[in-house]
Amino acid sequence: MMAQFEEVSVNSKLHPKPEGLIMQYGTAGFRSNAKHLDHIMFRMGLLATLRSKKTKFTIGVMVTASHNPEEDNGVKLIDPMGEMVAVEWEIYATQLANAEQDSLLHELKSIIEAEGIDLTEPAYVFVGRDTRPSSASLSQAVVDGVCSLGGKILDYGLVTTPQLHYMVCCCNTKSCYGSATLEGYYQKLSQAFLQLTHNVPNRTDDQKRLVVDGANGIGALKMKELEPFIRSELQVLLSNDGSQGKLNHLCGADYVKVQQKAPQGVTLVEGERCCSFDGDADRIVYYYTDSKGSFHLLDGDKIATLISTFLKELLTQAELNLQIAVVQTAYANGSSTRYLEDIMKVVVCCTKTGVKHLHHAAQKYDIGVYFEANGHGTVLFSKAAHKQILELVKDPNINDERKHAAKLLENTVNLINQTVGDAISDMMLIEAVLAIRGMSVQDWDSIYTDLPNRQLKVTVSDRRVIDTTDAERRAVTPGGLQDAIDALVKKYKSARAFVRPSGTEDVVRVYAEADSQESADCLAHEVSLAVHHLAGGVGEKPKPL
Ligand code: G16
Repeated sequence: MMAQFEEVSVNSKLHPKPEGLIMQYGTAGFRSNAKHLDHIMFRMGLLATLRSKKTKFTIGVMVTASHNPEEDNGVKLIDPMGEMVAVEWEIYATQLANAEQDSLLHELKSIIEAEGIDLTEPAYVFVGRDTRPSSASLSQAVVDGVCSLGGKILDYGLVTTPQLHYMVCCCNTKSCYGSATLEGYYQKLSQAFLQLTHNVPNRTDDQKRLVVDGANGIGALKMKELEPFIRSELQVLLSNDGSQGKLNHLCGADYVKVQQKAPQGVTLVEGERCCSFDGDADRIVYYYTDSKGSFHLLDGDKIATLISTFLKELLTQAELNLQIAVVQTAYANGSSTRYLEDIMKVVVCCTKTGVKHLHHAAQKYDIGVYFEANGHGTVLFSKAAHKQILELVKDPNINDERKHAAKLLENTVNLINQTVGDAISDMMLIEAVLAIRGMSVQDWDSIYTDLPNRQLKVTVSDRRVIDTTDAERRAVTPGGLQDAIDALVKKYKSARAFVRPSGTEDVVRVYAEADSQESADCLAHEVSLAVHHLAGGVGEKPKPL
């Protein structure tokens, strides 16, 4: 034991913490400019090892800053079933990250004591990384941390974030969820996809074609690996494949969602389906252009609606009495919520931003469909729901229609990466649903019409001055800000607006929607001015759009 602490002490000096640097485990782990992160990575290696010793399961550590610019990096910890690390351990992560060099051992020992960790237990940690130039050395720092505490490493190298979540879950379920290899991942998902699509009659080559923007990141690399498995049913035209452009620069899911325009490198052809991944391929959005050249975005809300409608129909056909709920955040377009509640009659609930919050809410239902508007989401099937579906598939006494629906449900379960939002798995599911239901991207888009909306960012000196409540829909501090927002919202029809501090970038996010784009833009701008004025804005006042 003493020898391990000695090793941590010696090795931590090779990954020194810049004095005074304070960081917080945010919406999805630590994020910042890569040059500030070496000590964080080493320490997250230590923490993952402790988490593994405590849970007696393999833990994952993913080195990525997802949608952030290429110069940034970050780290996300993955719990045994492939979910985000437990919130109580986020607090330890922050404590460990911020301990000055000479108090690191003290901080480590206090976590060991608080959690009653037996250091003689073995520990296993899976590590993965995205394609950022800084990721290789930062993931080596994670490895150093794990090894310092005597943990064993399996380094998957370049993988998408959801692939690493999948591997962790496969390993800890003793391969019940699948085999913990990339080959196993592609096999499982592609077989389910082919089962779902290969009997769909009369699909033309046009219908099988999909333009994929890989954001110049890991998603593009992994699409190339997947493509041979699904070629017969999906023709992927890959752009922003990383051969030239910069990661996330003028491309990727976040750019397309926020800018509401096509990424660089993708030329829109009328009616052609296109989609964009983000930098670590855990988000996806779709889009197309119509005959008038107008751009149409199909975001996480539209994806949730498509998938939940499909599942609800299958449940009716299969005569299975399972409850579906859709989990959203404050960013969900008001039209989507109204459609889901009033027309689809499904339960809708709203949580704070961050997949961990949506994931936990979705676990409460037989089938929980969760998507953030930014395209991050998946579907969770409870154990009981899964069992009912499998039993129905095997039931010899049911008619063909029920059997067919049960089979489709079984393959849908297999196609979905239930551990976390996964752009590759979501893409195949969306493609399968569109094919089975004979829908074009326009048909999908016309399920409901989005309220025009706008997202902006405001830089303030300390974004923590903004505190929110009611699933981030209302600001509690600074005083007067919510009253100002309420007064502004009243000026516009069908309007709504909120502000919240980002957990991944040093900005305050502003969201507004209204009955016209002009009104949504004006409202977003006016709310930005209120934030700038009341929450310590830095630099010039936000300009009108
Ligand atoms: C992460 C989280 C998402 C969240 C997004 C933006 O995404 O996983 O749940 O919506 O950050 O968060 P914020 O508004 O707090 O900056 P990603 O894809 O960047 O990992």
